[in-house]
Amino acid sequence: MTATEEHVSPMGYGRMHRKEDARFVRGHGNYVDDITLPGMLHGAVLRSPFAHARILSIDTSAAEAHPKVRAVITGQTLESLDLAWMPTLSHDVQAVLATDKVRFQGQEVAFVVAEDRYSARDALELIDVDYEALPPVVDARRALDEDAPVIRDDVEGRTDNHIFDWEAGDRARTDEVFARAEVVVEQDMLYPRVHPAPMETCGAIADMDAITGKLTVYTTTQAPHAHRTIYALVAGLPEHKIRVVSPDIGGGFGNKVGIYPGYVCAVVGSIVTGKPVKWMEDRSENLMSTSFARDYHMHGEIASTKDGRILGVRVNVLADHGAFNGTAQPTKFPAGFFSVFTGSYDIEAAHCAVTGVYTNKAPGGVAYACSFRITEAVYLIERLVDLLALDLGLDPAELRMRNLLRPEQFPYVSKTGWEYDSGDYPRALSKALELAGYDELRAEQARRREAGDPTSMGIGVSFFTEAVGAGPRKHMDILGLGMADGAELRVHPTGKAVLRLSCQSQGQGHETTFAQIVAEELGISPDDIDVVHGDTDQTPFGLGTYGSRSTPVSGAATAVVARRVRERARLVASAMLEVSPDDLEWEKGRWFVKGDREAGKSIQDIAMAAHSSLELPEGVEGHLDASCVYNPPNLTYPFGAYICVVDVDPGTGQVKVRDFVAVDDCGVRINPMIVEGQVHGGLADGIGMALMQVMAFDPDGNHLGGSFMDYLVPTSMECPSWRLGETVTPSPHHPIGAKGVGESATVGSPAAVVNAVLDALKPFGVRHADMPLTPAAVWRAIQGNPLRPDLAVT
Ligand code: MCN
Ligand code: CUM
Repeated sequence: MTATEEHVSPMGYGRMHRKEDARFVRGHGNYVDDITLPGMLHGAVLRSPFAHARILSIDTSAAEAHPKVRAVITGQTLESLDLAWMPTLSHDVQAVLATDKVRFQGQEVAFVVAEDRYSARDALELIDVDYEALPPVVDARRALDEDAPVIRDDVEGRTDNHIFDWEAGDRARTDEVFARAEVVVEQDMLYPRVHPAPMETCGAIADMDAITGKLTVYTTTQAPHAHRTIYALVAGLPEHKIRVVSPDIGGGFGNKVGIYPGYVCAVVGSIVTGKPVKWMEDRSENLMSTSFARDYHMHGEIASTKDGRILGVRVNVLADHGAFNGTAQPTKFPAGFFSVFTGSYDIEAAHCAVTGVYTNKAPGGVAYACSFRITEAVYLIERLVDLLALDLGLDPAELRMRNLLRPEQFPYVSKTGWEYDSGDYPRALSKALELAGYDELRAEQARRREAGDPTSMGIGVSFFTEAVGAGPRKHMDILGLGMADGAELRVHPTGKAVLRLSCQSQGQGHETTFAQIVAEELGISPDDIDVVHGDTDQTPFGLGTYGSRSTPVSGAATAVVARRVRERARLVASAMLEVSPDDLEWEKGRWFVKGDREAGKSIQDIAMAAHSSLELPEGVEGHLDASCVYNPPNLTYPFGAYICVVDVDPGTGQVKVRDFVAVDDCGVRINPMIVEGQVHGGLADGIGMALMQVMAFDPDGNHLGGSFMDYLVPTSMECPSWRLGETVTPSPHHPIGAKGVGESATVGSPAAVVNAVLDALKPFGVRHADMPLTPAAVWRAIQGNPLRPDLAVT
């Protein structure tokens, strides 16, 4: 494909440069912080220096006396408005501004509104808070100790830090399978706390119009309609008096699903001052106080026969949810999608038990390009399979091949109740092995080990099954809201169109790919289709973009609505051609009379006629507009096979990722170039998590990853030149056979990298080491003295 070819928009699916890039690459994106409203004031948040402390008093008088300060809001102000606490998306409540206690370092304590950003920041220093420090719970494994301080004593009668116990699968049957298994392998694994760290931090501008009583919130959100409903519930305003606008979003990765206290403070600030109030957090605030991900302490066991037939998997998890439970959890299960941990294998029995606890850390626990805990689930099973291969003396790729689900088993109901829609797993794995040159790699490894090469080579394999496209009502909701998404399509008289969607792009290229879906269905060029999203006043209701659900849900809605338009066009064409609608046949872009290809009308001609004075048959409406609400019957299950090759220097612990092969199957690809971009990004994320990222805390609960000096995100220097392959197994229940892909690579790649590093460490007798495999962690593992990555203790 040449550059020029890519500039010609395909009339449907295919490679095409992103329409939005015209503004992004020229620096003309319009982000929340680019918006300035007349008379706008600026807010700043005062945050807790302690992980756990009682608030004895807050003196705001000096701040209020600052000449440029317009308002100082504390928890007390909010209490008087009944706004001190807000619901989280995981059936908990979270303090908007702390009243009684602070429960994590960086928690919101007060909000200053001033005439400019600098004065607001300056005035924070004038607020005098008297704290009484309390002992914090930092290590999740100590959270349920008898003598652990109770973090959530705001809840009456609460005497411990226990949030939930949840299980899935059949415990008795799994125990029985384990009892008769010839081989059992077990391992403790930590998926450490990581953070999505989008390039644009979070923020909002709240504009309460005192005359009309209408609140407009411009905000960094992946889910504008969900935010509107939550504002309605929190503030008691009717939804038609709230407009949420999500302009260009500089990355989300799950970080922008939930509602943060700063947003609510901006709203209150605007109500109190009668002016628009902008609040934008800085990088440290984003890293310290917004929704993190993982923090899963897993104990996994895998049972098999001597010849490598996997029989069962058993898992116990301790889940650290921080001080308030979760900001993003579109599922009815407290452990999200974790119960898909049986992965891609044909397993007889499985069981998991998850216990959630509070600790004195930032709340969240779920989202980071993760499909809500599938990242943890895939990592767990893919590490266990590798450990099993190690103990059985089998090649890890061969062991996987023996146990993968076979194509004829689909649709497949997993042992924990998930119905996988379609797949051809052996084909994807074979393709990855071939692309990587797996046999030659193993031969090279053997040769180098034989020759005593001081650099240790490792090859890591992982296979993943994702479950995306929330989703079916039995599994999912947000605050009781179902997961259907709307689409509206308007075709103008000249045949140009506008598509209105409830999902919200944060860089995934929706303006392009959703136009391509309409183009494929109607034969209107994608260049002639505008995609409107991110404004609740202009778009139909729907729960937004996360869990790679836009293509599975809104993509389906788009195809359905375009087909409705096509059927309306058929009736108009039949009037134009004076034939029965049944005598018309469709080819992309036009209806023509069966048997007479010359007698036809293009969609553009039909659109004009539909708006004209043409006499239409009884019952046929004019215009071609249509709308649709799509209620997905199931999730879609993309999958893939990843192979990572590393060279490890055992003297320094340095890991170099030498090669990475990723074969992804996301069903029908709308825009393969965008899909590849999504995969590239996710693979980089995987390297980040596997090799460098962790949010660690010291024993006092001090956050040790509050800047990009400490919390490392990978750059192109750490990434190899990715090599991608694909297979296409359409989803049988999706109107265009597409599955989501946005999180696939983040979900699938960490295990491949970690498996590769541990393969390289095999000669040193290292079985397992927890992420991130920094040089220090690798070196320490070789010394037999592993690091605890989550705590700053050695
Ligand atoms: N696509 C396609 N063909 C398919 C599947 C997807 O062409 N078979 C295209 C889609 O049309 C869309 C993109 O690939 O343009 C991603 O689609 P999808 O998998 O449906 O995911 P979403 O659009 O719902 O995006 C959400 C997903 C999530 S949950 C996270 S987290 C993440 C991710 O997307 N955050 C991102 N990718 C990201 N990419 C960017 N640049 N920024 C983020 O914040
Ligand atoms: Cu799990 S991060 Mo994405 O679903 O927004």
